[in-house]
Amino acid sequence: MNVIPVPAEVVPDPSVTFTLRPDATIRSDSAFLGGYLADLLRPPTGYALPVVEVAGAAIELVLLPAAIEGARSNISGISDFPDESYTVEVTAERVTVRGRTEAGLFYGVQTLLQLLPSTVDARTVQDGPWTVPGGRIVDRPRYAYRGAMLDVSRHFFGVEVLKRFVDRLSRYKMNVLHLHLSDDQGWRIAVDAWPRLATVGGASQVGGGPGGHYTKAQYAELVAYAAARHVTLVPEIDMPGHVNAALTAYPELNRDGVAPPPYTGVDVGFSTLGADLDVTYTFVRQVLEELAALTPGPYLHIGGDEALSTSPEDYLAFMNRVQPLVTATGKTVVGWHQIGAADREPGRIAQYWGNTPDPDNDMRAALAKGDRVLLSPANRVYLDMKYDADTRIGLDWAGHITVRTAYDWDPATLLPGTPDVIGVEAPLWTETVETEADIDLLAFPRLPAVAEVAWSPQPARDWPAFRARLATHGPRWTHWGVGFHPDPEIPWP
Ligand code: NGO
Repeated sequence: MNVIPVPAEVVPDPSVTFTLRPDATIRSDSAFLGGYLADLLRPPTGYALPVVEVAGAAIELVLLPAAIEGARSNISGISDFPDESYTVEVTAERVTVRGRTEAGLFYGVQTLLQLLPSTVDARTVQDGPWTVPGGRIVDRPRYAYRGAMLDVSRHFFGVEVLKRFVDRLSRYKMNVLHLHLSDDQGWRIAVDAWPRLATVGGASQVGGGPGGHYTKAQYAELVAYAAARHVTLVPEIDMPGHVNAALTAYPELNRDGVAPPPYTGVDVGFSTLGADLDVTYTFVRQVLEELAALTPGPYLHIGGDEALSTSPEDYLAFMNRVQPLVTATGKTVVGWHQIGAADREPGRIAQYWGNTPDPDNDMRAALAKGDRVLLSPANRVYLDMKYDADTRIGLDWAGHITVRTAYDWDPATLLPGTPDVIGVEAPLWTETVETEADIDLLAFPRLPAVAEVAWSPQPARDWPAFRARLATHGPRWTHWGVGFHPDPEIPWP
C-alpha cells in the first residue's frame, strides 16, 4: 500500500483482490467525480468505463446522507472547510468510495487512483491487470489547511501552468493554493478601479522579461477549476512593503508624487506604501473589495513581511487600518507572521515563516494574542530552497532542504505552547524559477512530503516507510511529465 499521504486507518484483506475488467462501469453520486475518474481511467486502460445510474457498478462513489446538511469539519475548531473524511472498501466484486461531502469523496478517489498500478497515470493504453488490494481504508485529514504557495510576481506563470499545479496539489489531497499576486517586480491581477496596476505594474518581472497579469475572467476560470478539485485560492496582495510595481503604475501613491522605475532585481525591503497618505487607504480598500469579489474562499492575504522601509509606528498604523478593511469585505485576514505586532483582527491567521526553533518577537506577539497559526517554517517547507549545493536553481538562505528535512518534523511541536495550528503551507518563491519545469523540480518530491505532514496522523508517519512509498511515485510523476529531483535518500525503482 503506497498511498501518499498515508491514510489514518488501513485494514488490509490479503485474501481479496479487485480487478477492473473491460466491461466495468462507474456509478457516482457526484456528477463531476464520475466523469473525472472515468477521464483519468480510460486512456491507460483502454476500457469504455461508462458512468451509469444503476447501482451495482464495479466502482461506486457514494455520498453519505450527512452531505445534505453540509457537514463541516471541526478540526482545530474551525469551520472554514467541509468534512473531508472518506472510506474506501475493496472487495472482489467492487470498490466502494464513501464520503460525507464531495471533498471527502474526491479524496477517496485520489486514494483509489494510488491503489491502482502506477501505469494508471499514463495517458496511453498500458497492460493490466488493473488490480486493487482488498480491504478497507478509513481516512480523514489531520489539518484543515493543507497548502502550497506560488509566487507569480517574481516570475509570471499563465493560467494553464496554474491549473496543472492545482491538479498536482489535489492528487496529494492538498486543498489550498495561495497566490502571491504582487511584489516589487510585478502586479498580476486586474483591478478595475486602478487599471494601470496590471497594464503598467504587471509588465515586468525578475530578469527583465515581459511579465503579465491575470484578467478577471482568467482568474475566475482558475477559481472554478480549483474549486472542482476542492482547492481554495488564497490571493495575496503584499503590503505595506513589496509594492514597487504598484508605485510604478500610480505616481500619486508615492509620497513625492514621482513613480519609480520598474524593478527587475531580487532585493527586498526597499518599497513602501505611505501609511500617512489618505490615498493609500482608498487604494487598499478598492483593491481588497475587488479581490474579495473574485474570491469565494474565506481568506484574503495581506502580506506584511519585510516592511523594512516602513517605520514600526507606520507599520502598526497601516495594519491597524487595513485589517478591518479585510473584515469589512467579509473575509478573514491572513498575513505573514509580522502582522502579530499589529492589533488582532477576529479570526486572524499568522503565517509563520521563521527558520529557527525560537519564534521571533512578532510571532510571540501573534501567539500571545491567540492568532490561528499557519506553519511555513522556511527551513522545512520553503520549496524555493535548494535540495543540496548542486541543485541548479533555488536559494539557500534557510539552508538546504532535502526530502527528509521537509518530511521529518511534527507541526504540533514546532512552536512553543499549544498554538491553534490550522495547517501547513509550502511556499514556492520564484526569484530563480522561470519555467514550469523549474516549478516541478523544486516541488517534487518535497510537495508530496509536505502533503503527508499536513494530512496524516503523526503516529502513522515515519521516514523509512515514507521513503519506500515515495519511491513508487516517481514513475507516476514521469507519466505526468514532471521532471523531479532524484533525491539520493529515496530508493527509486
Ligand atoms: C522571504 C521573503 C520573500 C522571498 C523569500 C525567498 C517571505 C515571507 N518574504 O519569505 O520576499 O521571496 O523569502 O525565500
